[in-house]
Amino acid sequence: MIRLFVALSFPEEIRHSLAALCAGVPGARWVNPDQFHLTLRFIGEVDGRTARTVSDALATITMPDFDLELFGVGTFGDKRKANSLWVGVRPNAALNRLQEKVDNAVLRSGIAPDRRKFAPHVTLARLNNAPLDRIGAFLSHHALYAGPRTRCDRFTLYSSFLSSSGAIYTPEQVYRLDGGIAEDAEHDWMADEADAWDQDHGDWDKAEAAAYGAE
Ligand code: 2AM
Repeated sequence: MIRLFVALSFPEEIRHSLAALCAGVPGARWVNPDQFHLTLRFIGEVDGRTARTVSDALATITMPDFDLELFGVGTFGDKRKANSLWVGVRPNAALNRLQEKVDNAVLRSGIAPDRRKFAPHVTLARLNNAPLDRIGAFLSHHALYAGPRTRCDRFTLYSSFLSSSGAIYTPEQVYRLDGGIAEDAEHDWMADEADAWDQDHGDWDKAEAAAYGAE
C-alpha cells in the first residue's frame, strides 16, 4: 500500500517567501520549505493497482495554465486550540476548476469521496499548545501577507510517509496542464514496490490518525 495525495508544488521564489513567515510562534513545528504544497485532493492508502489507475486518470486532465496568488493566514482546529497554521489563496476560479477535475479523476478511479470542502491552503506549521497570544500576534501581523504571483502549469501526485522528523512528501509523478506527464518517475506501482513500501512504513497509519484525530 502507498499513501498518496495530489497537490501543487511551488517554485523557489514562493517557498522562500513562505519560509520567511515561519517564526514567532513558540512550539510550532514549522514545515520544511522543501515540503510546502497546496493539497488538491487527499487520496490515502491505496494498493499498487489503484495507484496506477489514479495516475492514469490524472494524466487525462487538461486545462489552460493559470496564475495563483497566496494571500492571508489562518488556523485550523478549535479557536482555543489551533492545530495548524496556514497561508491562504486569493479566490481563484481556475484553481477550483483544477481541484474539481482532480477530484473527478480520483472518484472515477474508485476512491471514496472526500467529505471535506476544498479549503485551499499551504500548511506552514503544526501547533501543539502554542501560546494563544503568540498565535494571535502571528495572525494579525501577517493578515495581509501576499506571496509572489506564480504561474501554475502542472500538478503533482505525492506519496507521504512519517519519519522521526515528521511527514516526508515525495513527488511520484508530475502532470502538465497542457496534457501528458512532465516527469515520469517510472514507478512500478502494480508490482512489489508498493508492498515493500508498506512494510517499510507500517507505523504511518497510527501516527497520522493521531495527527488528524483532532480535526
Ligand atoms: P494539511 O496540510 O492541512 O495537513 C498530506 O497529508 C497532505 O494531505 C497535507 O497537505 C494535508 O493537509 C492533506 N490532507 C487532507 N486530508 C488529509 C487526511 N485525512 N489525512 C492526512 N492528510 C490529509
